[in-house]
Amino acid sequence: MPPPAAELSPPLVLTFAASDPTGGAGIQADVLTLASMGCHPLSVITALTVQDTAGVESVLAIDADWVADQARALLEDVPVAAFKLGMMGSVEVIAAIAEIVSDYPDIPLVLDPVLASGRGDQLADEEMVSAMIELLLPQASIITPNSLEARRLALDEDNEDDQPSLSECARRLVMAGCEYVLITGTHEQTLQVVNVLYGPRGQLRADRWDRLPGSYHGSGCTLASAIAANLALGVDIEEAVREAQEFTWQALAAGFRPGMGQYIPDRLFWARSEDDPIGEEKP
Ligand code: PXL
Repeated sequence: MPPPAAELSPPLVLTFAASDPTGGAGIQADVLTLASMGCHPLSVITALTVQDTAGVESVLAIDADWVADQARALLEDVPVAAFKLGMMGSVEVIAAIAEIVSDYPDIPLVLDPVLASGRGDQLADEEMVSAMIELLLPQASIITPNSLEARRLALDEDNEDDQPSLSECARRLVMAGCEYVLITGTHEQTLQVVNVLYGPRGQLRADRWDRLPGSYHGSGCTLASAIAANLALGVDIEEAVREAQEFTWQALAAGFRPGMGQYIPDRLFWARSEDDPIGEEKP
């Protein structure tokens, strides 16, 4: 007799994110990463974007009720092993997602606080930043800001002289309620990229990576999804974070530039063979 369907199912990861038609970032990046890492992606679209590899032209947030309905339909049907949250598009959508995930406190939640694209397009306003801090940070197993996002999330707006170090930002974010904080160092003036994982008792690990040439679209989405995949597969947090960085670095190193703008990570780098590299004309 064939085993029941659930036994055949790979871990299911539910990503809430916005569509990026280029396939570089957003929900498309998440789906590629989760599938490449052996999970099955469930996807709830929070917003649509118009963009090419050079920049975001416009954003349309999906009605919050529609976001909630997409998620509830899935959650009532299938067992979710991890949540991953990316760009959410509006305060109403943030509130709807916060309410839904609060019904599942045992499911690991990876929050990628998308505030701007790598090219500087603003993807969240001040109201959304506050909603993320108040409603989602306390529910996050781990958040994965880059250093610019970490400063924006942690800065004390009432203190003009506030210039927190990255470890102080991490401390404040843990105080605000998330369990772990991974701050990525791509935007810092260091020879190598240094990504630091912090927990309730401060720094847990720092991983250093050779800085790759070029500008990549969707590296943060890839990293956060890879962490979610590892948590869904039962890997412990430190190893999940280390392996996810390795996966992301490999995907970036294998990246390609299909248009006039940024490089796109290749999340299927491991599936290419020497005889069939991308970029070569297919018959
Ligand atoms: O890389 C962050 C990001 C996330 N989600 C969507 C995006 C971007 C950056 O452009 O477009 C949909």
